[in-house]
Amino acid sequence: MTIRVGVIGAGMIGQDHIRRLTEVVTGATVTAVTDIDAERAAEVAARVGAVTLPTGADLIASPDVDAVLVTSWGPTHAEHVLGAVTAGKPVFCEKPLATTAEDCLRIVDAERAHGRRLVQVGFMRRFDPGYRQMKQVIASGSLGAPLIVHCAHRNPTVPQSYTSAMAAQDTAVHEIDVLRWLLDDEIVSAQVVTPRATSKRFAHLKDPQIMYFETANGVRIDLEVFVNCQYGYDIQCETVGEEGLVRLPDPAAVGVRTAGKHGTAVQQDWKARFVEAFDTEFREWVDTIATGAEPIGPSAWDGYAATVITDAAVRSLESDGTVVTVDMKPRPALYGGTA
Ligand code: NAD
Ligand code: ISE
Repeated sequence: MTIRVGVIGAGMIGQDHIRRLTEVVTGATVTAVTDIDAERAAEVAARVGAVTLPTGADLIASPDVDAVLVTSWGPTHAEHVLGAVTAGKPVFCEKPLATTAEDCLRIVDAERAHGRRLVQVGFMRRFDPGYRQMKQVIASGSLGAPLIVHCAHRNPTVPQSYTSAMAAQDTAVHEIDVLRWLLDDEIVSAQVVTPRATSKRFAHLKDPQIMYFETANGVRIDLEVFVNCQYGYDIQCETVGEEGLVRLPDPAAVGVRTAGKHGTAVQQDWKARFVEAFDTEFREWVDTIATGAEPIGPSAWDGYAATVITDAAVRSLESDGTVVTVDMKPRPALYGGTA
């Protein structure tokens, strides 16, 4: 069965996912595109022989759309995801699921009322081969219990529109999701402190930031978010256990020796760094929903948890580094909890 996907938001990542669904993944075709920029929607739709529809609501209602991909701006996600859940259609939503915890809970409640999972959130790191290997090692117990995680998330530069709160909401949110999954544990508090700021930033921005998280099992996580590091896109993660440690591998790259130096290139953006993760994420999503099964990737609950934790981090940043307790609702049975 070929899954007919409708795409809401034909911007940068929307276009990349349309290419992926069309050229990389088998079993899917893009049949409809909508964007508030109608010209852009028409241009992108024409590339893949899809129709353009005026609004997200029209696209969700279309009989030629089996599943919905939401790649519009974050504040519009909740409306489209709720629309798809109400229509009973599987929906893949790029992060964030919604920009407020209240909207995430509305989606969770709608999905619970529907009775089965329809939503998958685009936290692609869970599909990265390096993180998957790390998870296997931790789950095998060979390191003993995990105790500490050291992470860094570095971008070469960010545009002027990037705000200090986005360090948590837009950037650290990936570590927040992947570490909950990696450790199979919940984050219970957040603290954000700011070292000396880099001169290579827009004046309004606090960069770098150091974030500390504690989990329910007492694991301590430190995360450097540095979004104007200049030299490249660099993701580091090391988990220290009672009997050893496991470290995320750097992407494979040839070693070059020349002019008296030996080096390997550092990647420059998240698109290239996580290309394999994005491809696997969509392959598995399409394969799963094609069988009529519930999606197995990050759930609406994971989207809610990530938003509650990033809110706590932003509150800490805005209160000069106070430790903020994460106030999360009990996990419903649909997502493996008891509520
Ligand atoms: P973008 O601005 O390039 O594209 C967004 C598009 O959505 C624009 O074309 C805009 O006109 C359209 N749009 C906005 N509101 C709409 C609406 N109500 N209906 C239809 N179209 C609408 O942004 P982007 O960089 O592609 O990011 C899109 C989403 O993807 C964001 O939520 C972002 O956080 C997420 N993202 C995820 C990753 C990742 O690593 N997983 C990376 C980048 C972006
Ligand atoms: C961007 O939105 C992403 O999601 C990238 O994965 C992340 O590295 C970057 O910091 C964000 O701005």
